[in-house]
Amino acid sequence: MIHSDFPKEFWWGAATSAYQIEGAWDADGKGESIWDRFCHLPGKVLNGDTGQISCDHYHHWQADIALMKSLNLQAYRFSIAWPRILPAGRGNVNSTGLDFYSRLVDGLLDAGIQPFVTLYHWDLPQALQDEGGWAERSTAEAFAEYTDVVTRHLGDRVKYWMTHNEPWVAAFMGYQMGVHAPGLQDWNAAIRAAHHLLLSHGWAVPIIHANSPGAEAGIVLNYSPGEPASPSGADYQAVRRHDGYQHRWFLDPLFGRHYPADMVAEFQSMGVMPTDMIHSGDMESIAAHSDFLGVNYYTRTILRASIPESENLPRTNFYAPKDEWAAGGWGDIYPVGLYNMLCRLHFDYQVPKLYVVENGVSTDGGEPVEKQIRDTCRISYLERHLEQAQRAIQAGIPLAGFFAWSLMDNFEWAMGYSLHFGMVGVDYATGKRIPKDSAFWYRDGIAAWIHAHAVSGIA
Ligand code: IFM
Repeated sequence: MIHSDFPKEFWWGAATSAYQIEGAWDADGKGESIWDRFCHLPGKVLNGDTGQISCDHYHHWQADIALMKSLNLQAYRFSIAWPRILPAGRGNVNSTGLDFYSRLVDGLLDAGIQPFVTLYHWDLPQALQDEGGWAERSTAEAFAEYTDVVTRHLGDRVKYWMTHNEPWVAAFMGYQMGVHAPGLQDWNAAIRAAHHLLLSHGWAVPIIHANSPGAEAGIVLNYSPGEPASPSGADYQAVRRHDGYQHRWFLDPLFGRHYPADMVAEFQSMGVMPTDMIHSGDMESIAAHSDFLGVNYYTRTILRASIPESENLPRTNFYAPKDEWAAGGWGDIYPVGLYNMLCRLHFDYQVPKLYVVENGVSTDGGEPVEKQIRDTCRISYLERHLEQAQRAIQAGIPLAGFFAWSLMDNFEWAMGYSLHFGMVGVDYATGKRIPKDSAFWYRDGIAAWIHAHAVSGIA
């Protein structure tokens, strides 16, 4: 199996996030988050779904750890719900919330599973949003306080920390497109939000290093490499813009290159570039030395600028056939894009270490939750992406782990429960977990890797 071709020093895991699986939205002193609020805005989430109960992981965490152990997982990536820890975003600490994650971490370690913890996966305390949310610098300050509280409490046991998950999504889908919480459509606020997310990452890294000696800290970005639909200059230009907007706007400042000049010029020409957001020292803070970069990869993006009919240019890029598409508009399946992206990150930005912390495929919610869930498409998807990850390692890329998205079906944001990304199915009526064929395939692959490398521990 493909897993055995990976090196001995490698983390095999699966990932989730708090709002998507925990439920218990107001239990034990938890404060309201922007997603608790957003889900109740009419028309924002498909079928009016919410994460109020979801997989109810908050109450099933012990069984979920046993499930992970049975699947041979060596690592588990999860996120902490900020409003469980600081219900008002800052100030009063809710010790019951901290205890929940403390027990979870201990349970994972007892099971021989390494926790990889994300501090922010989009569930901002609503109290901070009421003050403007990420568009305000004070939210970055509150994030530093939250990071300090969490890492003081868990830093003795957690050795892998991720500050933010996909800040592009949090900033632009939340503040510019309005399709994620908080649901704004304001370019200026989105650019400010992106800056404050990056700044808070930069401030958090030294706090993590101080409170969690020897731990690794990094940020997770989403990548969807662009390709021109045709050889026209306009399509190449569209690719460049997509890359600037989605990737370079984050990568360049993180690696000490400031914001990309072409995008600054574009935002200025649109009249949306904030003039007062960058304070002295901000860019140095953002470029704080991180130990790794987290990679979330699902698909590529083919860019087609509007080209006059008269140009009649040949098309060079075609979408894959229908059965090569992920459900829910998630794009065509394009494994080599992962290889290309990993190489680019290492060679263009000299990233010292990389983890793929999300990779997976959506199927539509039509599949029945029954004894055997035959998700062959997911096995094929993961296998083909692992082949590319392995190629990257052979090319010298320092890739040190792979996390499938997701451990289990869960609340897929604006798409509610209509999409299934899990290797484990969930019967939402009963809470029952049903491992799919992909979960058994992943389990057996890890077992083969353990065997090949004589890794001690699980299995
Ligand atoms: O479910 C999300 C996750 O929260 C962030 N990355 C993409 C996944 C699939 O949409």
